[in-house]
Amino acid sequence: MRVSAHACFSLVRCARQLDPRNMSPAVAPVDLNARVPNNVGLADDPKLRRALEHWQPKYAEWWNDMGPTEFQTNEVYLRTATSVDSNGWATWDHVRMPDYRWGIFLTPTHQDIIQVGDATGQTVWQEVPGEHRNALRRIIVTQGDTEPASVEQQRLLGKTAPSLYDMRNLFQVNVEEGRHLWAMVYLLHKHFGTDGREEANEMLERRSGDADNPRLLGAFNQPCDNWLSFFAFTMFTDRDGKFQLAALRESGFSPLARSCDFMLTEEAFHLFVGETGMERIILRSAELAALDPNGDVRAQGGIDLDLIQRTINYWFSYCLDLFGGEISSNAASYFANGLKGRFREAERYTDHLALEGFREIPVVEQGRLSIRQVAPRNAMNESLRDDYIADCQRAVDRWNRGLAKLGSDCVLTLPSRRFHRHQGIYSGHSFDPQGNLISQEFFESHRNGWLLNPDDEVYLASIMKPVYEPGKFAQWIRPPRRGMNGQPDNFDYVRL
Ligand code: BYC
Ligand code: FE
Ligand code: FE
Repeated sequence: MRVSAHACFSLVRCARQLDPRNMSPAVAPVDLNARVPNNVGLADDPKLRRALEHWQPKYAEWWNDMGPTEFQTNEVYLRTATSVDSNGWATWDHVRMPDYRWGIFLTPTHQDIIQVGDATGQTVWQEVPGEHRNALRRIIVTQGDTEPASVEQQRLLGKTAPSLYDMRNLFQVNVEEGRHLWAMVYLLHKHFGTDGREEANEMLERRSGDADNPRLLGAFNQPCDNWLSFFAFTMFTDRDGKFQLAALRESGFSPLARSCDFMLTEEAFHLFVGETGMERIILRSAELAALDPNGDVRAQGGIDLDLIQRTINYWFSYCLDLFGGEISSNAASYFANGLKGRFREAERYTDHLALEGFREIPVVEQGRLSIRQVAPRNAMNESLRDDYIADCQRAVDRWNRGLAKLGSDCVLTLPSRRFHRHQGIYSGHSFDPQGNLISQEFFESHRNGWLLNPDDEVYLASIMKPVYEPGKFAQWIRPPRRGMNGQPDNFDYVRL
């Protein structure tokens, strides 16, 4: 959608026209200078301000339509980033979500010299180099698209929150994903002209799971409508965010690198929600099994570890897809051109050219797995996937240590990277969770034992009943070790 130059009606009328319900605070027009905390000089940049003034009412309308249902007028105890320094990046207050101050921040200091690919040693770019314009736009749009997608996927979860603590965390994640969208939209408006404005609008038009206009990446079109999936999503999908943002913070395009660097501070909280949320359910499950005379977790209203394992298999495999093909010329050229690095490229690697040696990748040839040697630049997606898998495994090991401490002999695992894939060289083949090549028939006959199945969905829906009393938690999840920002157990995280 193109914003015509003469579309000069005021912000107030624009917002009204877009949404007749604008009496709700959700679509109140804002004075961008006052409302958008930033360190990008918005006050002195009329061109950028005009672009954002056109986009902001559409964002407000999108938030109203596709953001969290029902709780828009309730006050939520939220952390807002109001500046990049240590006392401003986490300002806590009870605010209504539509009044959240979505800001635009770049980490002020970052590397000056590119340390990726053929551009290694050059000064970082403050403007988009013409020859990399399309690739950078594509990367920024792909990154940006995931942010509103996740909010859409999670929009109904407030209605079944297992506690006010968890509900607050959900909404915190949602508003921060909204800010991540602002971060990418800023780059599009500031650096990509008319194309950028169109892309920014389209980001508010695609919808998660929509048959005609879906989100760009697979995992962001999967339903996430119960809290076990929410915790698995923030554990596994937001962790893809961590690794992609880390790869982009190595970018030679400095505004992108510095945007992603700041986003990583918020991402850490999303990962905390996912990892500890899963852990609280897993340990609760072991406690309930010990309590029941037959070891039957469901009889005690809990979530059995088999179901949790199927959830891990489901979300982890969709998230492996988010790293793209194992052998990718896109990834090779992003690296060669200094647009995207490896995880902690600057600190962990001394050879930033990656022209030597090869990476061994098992491929399916003539009905069996055999090893192919791949040039390291073409295996960049696989390299990032390795670091991602190791980070996931660290969390799973921690959960298993917790289970062992409770006397459970159950061990949770990550499935093989070949299992249940929809992108890359393993898609189109069937593998069991151990990574053995199997027939499609065998896969289908075991699918319900390996992946979330319709009965699981029914059971989960049956126990997802809201618990809105301060300090109380649903039966199937442990309380957290401590409150958020040092608050007491019975704190009113959300004022209902
Ligand atoms: N689904 O060369 P290939 C986050 C497409 S999450 C659908 O193998 P490439 C967050 C690909 O686009 C982080 N399509 O892959 C988390 C290409 O299409 P075209 C998001 C897929 O390009 C939680 C074709 O397949 N950030 O922040 O090397 C909550 C062949 O591509 C998928 C980024 O992704 C898929 N899963 O790598 C909120 C960073 N995978 O060109 C937020 C930016 C691949 O043939 N993105 N395709 O039409 C990238 O760097 C790369 O685009 C990818 C793919 C890593 C995603
Ligand atoms: Fe994000
Ligand atoms: Fe996130």
